[in-house]
Amino acid sequence: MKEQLDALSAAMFADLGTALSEKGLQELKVRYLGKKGELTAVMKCLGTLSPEERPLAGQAINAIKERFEEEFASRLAGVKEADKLHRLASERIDVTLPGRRNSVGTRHPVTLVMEEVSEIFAGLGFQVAEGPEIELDFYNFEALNFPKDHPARDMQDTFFLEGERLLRTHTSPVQVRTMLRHAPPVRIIAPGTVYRCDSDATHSPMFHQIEGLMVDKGITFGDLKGILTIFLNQYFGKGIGMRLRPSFFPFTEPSAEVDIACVICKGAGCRVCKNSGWLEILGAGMVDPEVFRHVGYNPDEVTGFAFGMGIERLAMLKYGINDMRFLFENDIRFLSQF
Ligand code: 2NL
Repeated sequence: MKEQLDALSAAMFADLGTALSEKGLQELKVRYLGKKGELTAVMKCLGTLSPEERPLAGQAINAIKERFEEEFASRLAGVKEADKLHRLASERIDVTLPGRRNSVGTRHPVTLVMEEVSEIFAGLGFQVAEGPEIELDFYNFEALNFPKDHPARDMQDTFFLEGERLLRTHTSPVQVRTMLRHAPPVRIIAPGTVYRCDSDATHSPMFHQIEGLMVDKGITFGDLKGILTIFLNQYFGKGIGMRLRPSFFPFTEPSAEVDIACVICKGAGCRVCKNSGWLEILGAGMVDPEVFRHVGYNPDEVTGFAFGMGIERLAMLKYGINDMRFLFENDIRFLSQF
């Protein structure tokens, strides 16, 4: 039995010395000291020894067992420490590396122009008014003095919805609603999205407008010209050339179209202005008395002017965009330039 124990103990401590992982160590413990372990098996044979031999053998086995437990504990601690160091090394992060940048969004050029124009008119005492994009015939056409057979009321030009509803074709209904709710004086601008049944290289079925309205006792065409002159000089820069041409709208009388000197060629003539030296930029006029009657204002007491312009056109001229489709494609390479 002595030789058997010596051989077993030599194997046990040799194995302990080579086990490299916690798992390997635990397996060794089971293999030697477990219920069916090799040292346990020797212990079970003690009964076959003589009463004289038994205590000596028992002590020898216990001594091996104790030494094994001690060495096992110290090896386990060593392996755990090595594991920890390895993990710390592999999980190390360099906190001095630059972080991932958050990309910051930009406002759409149409929004930028809408805000800039609103701010200029706010400086002239105009308040911003808003209204629904789904409208009724009365607010969009009837109150604005459109004859029943006007081509703008045609299926070809207006998106009609179920019932009496339609998508507003201009922001004028906002001003009609404002006049119905508020007595004069009124000084508002109405920026917003409008819709027309029109889609080709130069027309989008959805676009943006800003309209203005000023009503009070004694408002004249001179006031209209003065306000528009101040606006155009602020938006396009001091000294921009400007001219008014007679025109016609159902809701204004007299009516005018307003041109600015071409921002590209300064009036010399180029492709953008079709060699005329002028760019049409807005429509305007004195509010037709018929519109005042529809909203309950007395045309013998008050007068007013109104005007309207397309935001996309203002944006294209300001930022030198040569194709309106850039404004609707939402290509991030285009949008991030603003
Ligand atoms: C254009 C022309 C215009 C108006 C809009 C208006 C509104 C009311 C009464 C009278 Cl409530 N007029 N708006 C007046 C003249 C012209 O727009 O070319 N827009 C792009």
